[in-house]
Amino acid sequence: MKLKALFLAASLLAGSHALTAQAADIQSRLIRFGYGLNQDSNQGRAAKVFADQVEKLSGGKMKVRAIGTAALGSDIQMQQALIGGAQEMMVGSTATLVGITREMAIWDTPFLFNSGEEADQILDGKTGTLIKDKLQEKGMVGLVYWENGFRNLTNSQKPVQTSEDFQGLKLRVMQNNVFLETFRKLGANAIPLPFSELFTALETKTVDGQENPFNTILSSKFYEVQKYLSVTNHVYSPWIVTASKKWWDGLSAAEKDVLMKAAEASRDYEREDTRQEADKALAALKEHGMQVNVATPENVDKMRATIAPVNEQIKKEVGTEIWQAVQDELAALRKKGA
Ligand code: TK8
Repeated sequence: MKLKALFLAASLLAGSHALTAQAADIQSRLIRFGYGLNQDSNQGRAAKVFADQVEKLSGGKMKVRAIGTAALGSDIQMQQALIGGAQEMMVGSTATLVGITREMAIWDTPFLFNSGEEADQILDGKTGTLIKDKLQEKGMVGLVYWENGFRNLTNSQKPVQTSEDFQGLKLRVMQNNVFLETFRKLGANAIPLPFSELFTALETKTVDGQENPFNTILSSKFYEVQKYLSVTNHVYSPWIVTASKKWWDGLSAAEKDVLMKAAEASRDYEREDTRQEADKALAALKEHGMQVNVATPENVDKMRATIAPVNEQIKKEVGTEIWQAVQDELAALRKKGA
């Protein structure tokens, strides 16, 4: 009793005692966190980790309602809701953010990263942070990058072995000019569609194919409507966790801290979970009857050459400075690793 009183007196004396101040600074809040994939996906699992962490770190005061399968809208619709302040948080592809923050297009560069670990370093590094922070000028706050993963091609028509096989293939791409141009250059009939419309578009043969990481092909059950899988790893795709700036600006420092810490914990979990699942997903897709071919190094080189002009387009979009900064960071990283 005596000891407790002493502590109390000491903390009162300390004036702005951190703990007392923090507890008072955390209010009861309900946070809607939207995402596009289903609950049983790497995205869904990590959204749950984020929700649990926020609840734990806020002593149960802040509650996250994680809402999947694009029930709150497609990536682009949710971004608008965040900017307008009608929704608090979301996670989605950086590729769908290019219309808002053009520098995000750097992550769409084909064959930019050689591994997920390399992507982590660059995304969490200087230029990755700079680009993430640019969202603030546009009404969004970027918290952390998650891994979507290396993208691979599926379709219902034929095995795609060489770049000639893309000819005439109706291919859904993300709503993003770099992806549109990349697949046009390869000869495909590229059609931009939100992810939320993709399964139906494949099922009704509005499109023949699409490209996404193994995890998504599996969790979204694309194997039910796609026969052929070509392992191309043509681009590494990040997801990014974002908040509405309008809403974020009204939070206390303690609340922002809770969200940031929870976001970091979800990121670490998500990357590990995604990589573990990706290793098994390919085998699972084969078990589901998909016919898999792996692009040969020669064909990957051909593909690279065909889509090389897209890099110029990206450079223009993001500016030479950002383009070069990422190239330099990558070179330094590879030198260290070699
Ligand atoms: C989910 C999307 C998805 C992306 C796509 O909302 O659209 O193909 O890979 O993960 O962001």
